[in-house]
Amino acid sequence: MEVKMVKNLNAAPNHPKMVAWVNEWAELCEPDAIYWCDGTNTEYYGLCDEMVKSGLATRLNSKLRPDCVLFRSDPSDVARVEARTFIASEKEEDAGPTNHWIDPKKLKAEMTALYKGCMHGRTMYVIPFSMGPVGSNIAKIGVEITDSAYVVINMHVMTRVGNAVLDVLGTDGEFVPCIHSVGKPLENGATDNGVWPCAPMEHKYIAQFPETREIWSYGSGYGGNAILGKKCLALRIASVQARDEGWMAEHMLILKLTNPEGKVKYVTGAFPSACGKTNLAMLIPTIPGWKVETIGDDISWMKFGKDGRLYAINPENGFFGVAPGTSMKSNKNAMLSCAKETIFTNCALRPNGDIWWEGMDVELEPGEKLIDWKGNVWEMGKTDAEGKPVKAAHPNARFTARACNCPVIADCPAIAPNWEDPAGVPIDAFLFGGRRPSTLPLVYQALSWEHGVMIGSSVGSEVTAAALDVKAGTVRRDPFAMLPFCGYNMGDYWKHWIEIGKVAGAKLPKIFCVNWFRKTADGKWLWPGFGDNSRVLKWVFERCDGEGKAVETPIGYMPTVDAIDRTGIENKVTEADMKELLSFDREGWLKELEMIKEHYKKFDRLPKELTAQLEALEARLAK
Ligand code: GTP
Ligand code: SPV
Ligand code: MN
Repeated sequence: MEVKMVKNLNAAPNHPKMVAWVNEWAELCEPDAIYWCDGTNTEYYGLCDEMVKSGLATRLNSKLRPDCVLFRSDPSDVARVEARTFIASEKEEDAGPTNHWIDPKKLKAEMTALYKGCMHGRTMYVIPFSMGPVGSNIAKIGVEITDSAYVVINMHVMTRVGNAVLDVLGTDGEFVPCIHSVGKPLENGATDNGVWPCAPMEHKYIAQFPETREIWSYGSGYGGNAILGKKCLALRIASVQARDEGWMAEHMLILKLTNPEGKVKYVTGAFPSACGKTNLAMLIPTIPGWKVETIGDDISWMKFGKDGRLYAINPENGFFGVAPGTSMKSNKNAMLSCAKETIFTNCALRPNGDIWWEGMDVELEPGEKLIDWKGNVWEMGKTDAEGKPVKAAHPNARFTARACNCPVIADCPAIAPNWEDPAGVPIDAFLFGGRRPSTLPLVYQALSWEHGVMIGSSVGSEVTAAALDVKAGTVRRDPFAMLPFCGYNMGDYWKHWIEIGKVAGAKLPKIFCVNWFRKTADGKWLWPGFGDNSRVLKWVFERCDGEGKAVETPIGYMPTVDAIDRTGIENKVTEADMKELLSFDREGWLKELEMIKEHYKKFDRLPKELTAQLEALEARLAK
């Protein structure tokens, strides 16, 4: 079939290789038209209008949520699908024990058959984008082909799209090719009729080809499955590039921490999905005089500067944040960021044309009837046939908000003015952590870099019933919060962390482990978390300067009970609570040690340095 139309030709590049690549895919996918994206607001709002007209999107009340749209996805397409995510390296062992692997030739044959004619009745959009400030030497360029206008508008917010990207590429610059289709061809003039298009689970593929640095995605339109700059490029492919080129691509927030004297430190944190990165990145301190500003909330790319320090950029341009639980109380800056120009997905719709979700802390009118994320009428207290409560918003409902809308106002500093510095910001500390109701203290510091790498490699997090394939209450090991995002063998990735520690002249960040999720025997949070996490950040700040009181324990340096500033929360967190939060639990740690040993057994490429660290921990625990 012949491609009928090329739209917005002005935005097409003078880059013969890219044009040839696009034409090749157009020949296979057979779209009705090719559209070259230019990243302008005209394009963004034009696509929003089209999707509102076709019934796929709902425009929100322009007085309450100016320039916002709401999408309801298919109930089968609401989150990343780890079971359908593949690292298609030439050799299976290079994908390693934690990734799903398929032979790249076999996978390409299977997927090519699916791509054949898959864009019938649709437009093929071509999106040149930059991950990171355009032109930064840490940034990377990708081009995504997609048949989803929803993906285009999300890429507008989450990455930098536009002509400046093409200027950097010139006539032969390198880019990461990313292919995406929702996998639902429209034959004989059919339309989606307002229904979210996607393919059945067994046809969904999120494939990364690490050697050729390609991304092929098919069948899902949601989040990290489809917005390919994010997890596919900025983590899975970038982690491979980082290994080869001596830098780091990590699932980490980045924050700027300023003490009352105006001294600044930069901290990153790797916590598994839905374990508090966005919240920590946007934290409002409860200790007077301290300031936290956001650099990024999900991904950090770091390279060594000439001074031997690691400099980090946030490769993203927006926030794809978890909506439920976000409120003016828990995360004011996130709420303000999505006050306008935001894409909402799988949130509930109020009759006044505003959105709503569980934990938003906004009271509904008595008897108010909402439209839930499935498009059904919903009322507070609604239950299903079995009497179980029905949620108005999906637990993984998200907002896609522009970083530039994160406020910079006096009482509530949010995004740091230098968040887009192309040189990046020098990192002082790395935090690792997950949800651990017991054993792991509120905070402790690694004894050395290699000890810190062991801590990162054994990060565990308690799994909720909602998680895939894992029993609730069990601890799932999520090394460096990268389990679903590492593009190569996890053992080699740990080795890369060890190697980073050996770079000549490197001035490495200090490594800490934090746990906001300790519980009391009756299941309550022992630590208030959120804004009060600034008290832990203060100790981290002090430790980076060689200050801050600490005792050496077998697991690392732990703050003394009075080392964490409790001013103003002495009643909420008593000295007894503090003692429990900062106790070294030998019994618990002996069990933890056994669990780490079991975990390490899965890795045939376990670096010898980590074996040595584990033995050293065992010896310290036995003393
Ligand atoms: P992804 O976007 O999936 O990578 O998630 P994330 O790591 O950015 O997690 P997010 O900040 O969105 O938080 C997820 C959940 O953890 C929310 O329900 C928060 O309310 C909760 N949470 C975040 N910080 C804290 C904390 O300090 N204490 C407690 N108890 N809960 C927290
Ligand atoms: C995560 O799951 O860690 C996310 C959401 O940040 S997604 O972009 O869908 O991966
Ligand atoms: Mn994430």
